[in-house]
Amino acid sequence: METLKEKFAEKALPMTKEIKAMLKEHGESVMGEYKLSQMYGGMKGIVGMVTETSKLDPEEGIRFRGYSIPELREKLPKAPGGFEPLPEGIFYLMLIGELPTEENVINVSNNWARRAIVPKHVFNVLDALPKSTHPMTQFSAAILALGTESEFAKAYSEGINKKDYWDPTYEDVMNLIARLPRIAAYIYRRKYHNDEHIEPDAKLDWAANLAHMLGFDSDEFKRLMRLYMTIHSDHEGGNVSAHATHLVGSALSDAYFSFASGMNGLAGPLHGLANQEVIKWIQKMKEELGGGKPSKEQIEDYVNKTIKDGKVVPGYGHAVLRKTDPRYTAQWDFAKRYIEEDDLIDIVHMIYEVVPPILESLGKIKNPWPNVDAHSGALLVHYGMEEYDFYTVLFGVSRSLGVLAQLIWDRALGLPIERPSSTTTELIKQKLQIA
Ligand code: CMX
Repeated sequence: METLKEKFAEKALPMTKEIKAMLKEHGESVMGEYKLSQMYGGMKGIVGMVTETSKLDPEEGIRFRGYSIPELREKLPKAPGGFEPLPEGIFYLMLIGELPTEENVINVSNNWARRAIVPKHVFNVLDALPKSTHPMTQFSAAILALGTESEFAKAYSEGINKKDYWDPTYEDVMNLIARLPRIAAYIYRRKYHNDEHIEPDAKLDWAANLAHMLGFDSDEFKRLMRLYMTIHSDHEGGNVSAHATHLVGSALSDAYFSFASGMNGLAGPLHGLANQEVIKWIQKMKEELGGGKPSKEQIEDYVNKTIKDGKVVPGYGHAVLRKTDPRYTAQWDFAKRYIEEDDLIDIVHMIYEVVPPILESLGKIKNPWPNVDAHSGALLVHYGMEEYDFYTVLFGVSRSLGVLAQLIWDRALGLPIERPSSTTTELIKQKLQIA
């Protein structure tokens, strides 16, 4: 058994017993209560599931196994000469629960490089789609097409003991994560670069190889991809992509079905698609104002017009966070470190000054501050990636790290099928004795 898998088994399997004992002793403990407004309000604030990989604090932002983003940017191993963590490290941390050593990270990198070959039929599936197909539709279709390789589905049909479900799930997860950069790059090069594909370079780390296959070989873009892949990887369990992956996985659908579901959720404009919407919104604002850099007053007018037209200001607000997203701040730091001047990045920062007071003045928005998507597109445009429709695929490649690490945990802990109950408005009215 490979070292990482062995280490995971050592950590995770004894926890099953621990949790069983905890449930025996404390299973009837009341952990919270919920209100009618939460039932109609997307269940926000109801803690109804367990996710091991990360926890989101409304004020502080995300912590991965207890570590904040600034702490991880300092503590996780980096590529030689680089300042940004290698995403292999955050995967290790989420899966094992301990900070990795440099050697641990190199092992994960080599492991994924060994598993990275994408079967031909996946490219055939992509080639069969019209090039105009949205990259997220292509991404989801390719993930499902990869499902032919599922070790879990095979083992299940051969009658695997439920105690061992985590083992082929681990294999599926590692294979899937290893192959996603190639799939993402294939979609990008096919759609926007005339089908001129770039072969992987197995010597590069996972994120740098993604940059290379996309056609961006500068050191800076590779650094950006390492940061990007690290900070988008997880946001506890209740967000749409994580929850969809977990929910579908709870029916023992394999990692390919589960992750494709997560990606279908990420493709919504209130979730991951917001990263393309932000840049489209800024470009539209510039166009309407005749190009160039808008003034703060002009941005204010445009924000007010967006709201008046019944639309959301993309990149602002969050279902849990109540402060500026530290993922936004990490990208701002990156811009400060590497980018001297860029009009679009300046506009992103001007928007940051203008939008929160306007949203706050509406009196109904719980969080007027920017989220991760408010910044990411401007950095990509800076380095020449201007195909906005593709941005959510990059988010998706990164999101695999958290939601799939968790899927292995789901299997190891033997978490059951998820099946909350629902009710009807009629029954609620009866309960409240409303005529
Ligand atoms: N612009 C305008 N109105 C907004 C808004 C924004 N950025 N954010 C919230 N609102 C509105 C809501 O639409 C809602 O209006 P109604 O009561 O008229 O329906 C009201 O304010 C209250 O919403 P909320 O409780 O503060 O926010 P939710 O938890 O319902 O939604 C989110 C959270 C992220 C979907 C929302 O803030 C939004 O639509 N933001 C813009 C899209 C975006 O950036 N999404 C990316 C989130 C991060 C990610 O997942 O990638």
